[in-house]
Amino acid sequence: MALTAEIKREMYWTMLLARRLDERAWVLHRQGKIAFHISGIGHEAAQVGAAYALRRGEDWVTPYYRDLALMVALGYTPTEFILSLMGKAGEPNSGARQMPSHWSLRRANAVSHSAPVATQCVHAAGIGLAIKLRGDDRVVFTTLGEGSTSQGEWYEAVNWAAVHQLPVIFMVQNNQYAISVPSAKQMAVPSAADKACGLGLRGLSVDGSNVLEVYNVMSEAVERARSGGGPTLIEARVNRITPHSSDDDDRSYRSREEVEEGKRNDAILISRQVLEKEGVLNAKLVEEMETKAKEMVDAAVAAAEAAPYPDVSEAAYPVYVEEVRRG
Ligand SMILES: Cc1ncc(C[n+]2csc(CCOP(=O)(O)OP(=O)(O)O)c2C)c(N)n1
Ligand SMILES: [Mg+2]
Repeated sequence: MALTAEIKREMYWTMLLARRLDERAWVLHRQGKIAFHISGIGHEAAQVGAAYALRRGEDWVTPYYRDLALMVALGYTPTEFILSLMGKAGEPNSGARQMPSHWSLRRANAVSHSAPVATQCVHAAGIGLAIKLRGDDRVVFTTLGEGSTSQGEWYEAVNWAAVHQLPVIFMVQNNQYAISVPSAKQMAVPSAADKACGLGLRGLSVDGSNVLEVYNVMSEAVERARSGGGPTLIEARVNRITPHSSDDDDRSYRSREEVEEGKRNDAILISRQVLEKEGVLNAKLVEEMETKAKEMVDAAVAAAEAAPYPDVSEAAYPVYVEEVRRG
């Protein structure tokens, strides 16, 4: 599908809103208002470019913790995000049981992942098999980091999807680090996409800071999956310009020069340049978006701060039920 100017602007808006929400999460953490944050800063173009190639709300998504911008593109609201950070009632991931950023959104067919990295890929392969057995034309989109491609679960999931030609798109967001471990210590190939040839599926690498490039590559992969052509492995090269999480200090393993270099290739910056060059974005529009994003983030924080915690009587639900119905 050719993207209209309006949709391209909306893509930028989605990235920007996710960025401003993410930045506020760091502030809330430093204010002692939340316990933990794991950031998607620098990953937004990869996630939004991919989301817009999906039939959102119909296709299935098994995301990972950096996917705030993907979730916003799927309709996750700012208030839902801040509620989830604060563990307040009404947060959609797990009813305030899981760690923050373990996304789930029933209305968007986004399925929660487990804490062990790459297990969401196995879920995606399973959903892909169900789609094939049912014979509908949905696809599954799953994401992970490059470090997680060292996991056995990842190989099992990709292999299964390739053997059975399942409609799954695996997107590796390669930010060069798995916490403090550089990718050269995780894999002997320069790109996670190189792993595809040994598993029998198409693999390609894309500039994950360029939202339109990601959209194009992802659209092709979605088309292939939807028409029975099987899975694709996409590596989106991104820059993690924050520490791994709010509990990490990256100064112990990473030079400041490297971080500054990452900022020069930041997703918001690069995608803005691309869209300005296309004539669909300008400084005035961006300023309007900034004002609107700030208002929305402020309102979300106020709403979440005013919201109650879940009632204690719900603590065990849905792990335990009080009454077992028989017959
Ligand atoms: C099986 C497993 N091992 C270790 C961890 C701890 N852990 C959480 S995130 C992470 C780093 C993953 O790196 P990568 O896949 O590159 O994703 P990124 O965080 O860089 O986006 C690790 C090691 C875990 N959650 N699961
Ligand atoms: Mg990584």
